[in-house]
Amino acid sequence: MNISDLISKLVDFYRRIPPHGHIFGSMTTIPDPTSLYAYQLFIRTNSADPSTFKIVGELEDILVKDISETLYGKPSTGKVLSGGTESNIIAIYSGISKYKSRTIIAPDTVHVSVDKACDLLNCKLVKIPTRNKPVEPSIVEDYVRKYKPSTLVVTAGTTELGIIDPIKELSNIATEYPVWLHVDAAYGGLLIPFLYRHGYISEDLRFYNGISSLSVDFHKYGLSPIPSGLYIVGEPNDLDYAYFKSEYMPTGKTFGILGTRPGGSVLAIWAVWEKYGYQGYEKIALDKVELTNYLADRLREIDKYVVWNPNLTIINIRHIRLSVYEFIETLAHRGFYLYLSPSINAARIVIMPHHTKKHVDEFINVLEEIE
Ligand code: 0PR
Repeated sequence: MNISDLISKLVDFYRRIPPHGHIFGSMTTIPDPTSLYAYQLFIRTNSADPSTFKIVGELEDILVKDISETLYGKPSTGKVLSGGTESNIIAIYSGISKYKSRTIIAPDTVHVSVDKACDLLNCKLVKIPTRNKPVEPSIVEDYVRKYKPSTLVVTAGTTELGIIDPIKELSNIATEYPVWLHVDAAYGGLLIPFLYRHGYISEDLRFYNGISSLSVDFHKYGLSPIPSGLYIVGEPNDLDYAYFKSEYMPTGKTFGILGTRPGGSVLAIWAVWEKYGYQGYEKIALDKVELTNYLADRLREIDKYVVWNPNLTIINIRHIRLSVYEFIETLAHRGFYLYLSPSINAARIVIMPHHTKKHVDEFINVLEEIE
């Protein structure tokens, strides 16, 4: 195929993707152009080889330390991984290696990647029923005593409802037992610290003693291209559990699941963090939570929807007449996209950084029209 035909084909394929302003259910967003530039410039680097691509490894260390200190109050060590799923797998694997038990405990609100991790690692996953509330710390302690798990996974901003588990109390419990506490802040990690400090929520997210690892995705609220996740550990030695021997590599080992890790992601996160920093992400978090609250208020004015109270930037709704599937399908026919929240049989709306009031108003007009 000649190059101009090829490009017009690509453009043709691209036109079949919905505009992001109409995607209200996915946690994807439009990457920041500077971040994209950084990603492209370093596209041929492998961050699994910090010997050949020394600057990539150096920046990875610097950015993890700086971000964890600024956002979570503790300068820590970590890696740039592909996102929340890989971080959950690595945390669980590390917990098993350190504490030698294949039982994992998690509230039933954890992301499906925890089930995936347990399937892959041949673990028994014991879920604590929560009725979609933050998990009760005393119940967690009972489960820890009873099941003696190696790993406890909790969430700061759950996928369906944006719930924050009581991280501080859970971390206190973790200091008392031989257990790896992993905090999955893939979605909430770039919202919670700001919203807490401005009084929107009562639960903060800090790297408390007792937390072994914490993950946050920069391809969600961080405006970095996919894949860009941070995996942070409280004790530098705790990274050792997820290094694998690889004799032909200059360092003799590689971290995590991938053999070739995109160095572009490290530079992309470095670039957005330099560009936005604390204040830039604070502004995004506050603007988007205000936009979420505006949308929730407008939705409550429309009789035909049951509207759940928003948490962080997530709202769930149900049409009073249509089934959730019919509702999501009807919206898709009109070019708007929501996801399912299976645990409450509702449709999930997530306001992401690219959404503006104009997108929200357009969306409300469509919702008003659906009979
Ligand atoms: N932990 C939590 C709390 C999450 O919400 C997610 C992703 C993950 C872990 C996994 O992260 P990665 O996808 O980076 O591995 N939650 C998104 C969601 O379920 C994933 C997603 C994103 C799904 C975009 C669909 C989509 O179009 O919405």
